[in-house]
Amino acid sequence: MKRIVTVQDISCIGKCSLTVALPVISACGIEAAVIPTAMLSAHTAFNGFTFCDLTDEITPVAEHWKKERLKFDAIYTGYLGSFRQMELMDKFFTDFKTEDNIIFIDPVMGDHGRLYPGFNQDFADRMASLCGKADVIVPNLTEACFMLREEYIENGYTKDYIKNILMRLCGLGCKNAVLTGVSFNDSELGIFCYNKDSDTFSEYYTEKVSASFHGTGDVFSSAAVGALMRGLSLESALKTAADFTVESIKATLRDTDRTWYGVNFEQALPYLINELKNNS
Ligand code: PXL
Repeated sequence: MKRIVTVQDISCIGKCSLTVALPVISACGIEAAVIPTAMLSAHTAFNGFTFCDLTDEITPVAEHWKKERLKFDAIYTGYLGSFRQMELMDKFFTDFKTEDNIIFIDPVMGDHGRLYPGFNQDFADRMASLCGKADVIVPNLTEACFMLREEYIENGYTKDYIKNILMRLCGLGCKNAVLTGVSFNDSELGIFCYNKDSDTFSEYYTEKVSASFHGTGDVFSSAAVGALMRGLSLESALKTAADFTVESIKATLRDTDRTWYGVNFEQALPYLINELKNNS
């Protein structure tokens, strides 16, 4: 069985980061090892959340794993909360990258043209250099624009604007850049990818659901890296993850008791498992 290590916070309530990554990766039939970077009572869209920094645990955990000669088929980082955590991830990549495994970075920092609380331009600059080490990065347009210091356009951008951003992202050093949440009309939303080695683009769109929920990026990324580890090509893994995210949003909209803070991805897990059974 393949093994992913995922490094991100655990928000005890909120259905994001590790509370999404663990169940989604497990449902993919892949072992999930974790390094929790912080523990929050709830994600940062809640008022008054508590925060316990776990940065000091990262090095001892990594050192122990080195002694145990542990290997990972994928290293997947999500929400990182400080410069020091990014430095430590840089070191972790050096220690655990092999010829056969992949580094998958979701540079979680913001959405809709704005950074989440606690992040600034310097943070985005440092994240950009971390992304240079990755095999796959999956920023949304906001995160990409901050990392490239590029003008953010909310609506009405052209394909050339997106292609230029993707090529510049690969210019940071990563092999594949994937932009999420790309839309050229009112009815579709999707992903646009660029592979540096083959110099090729690909696009995939799903129906645009008129609602925006927290944690959908984590649902997408966890499913994408899980599907990749199940042996799907990057293109198929991204399609599967995008479809699973839409199923999660639809399940949320059907639920009259839904919470405001996350999506009902749990109810879409059977869909994901079935897709992987049929496609891998
Ligand atoms: O879903 C991304 C995410 C992860 N972790 C924390 C967050 C957020 C988004 O706001 O606050 C703590």
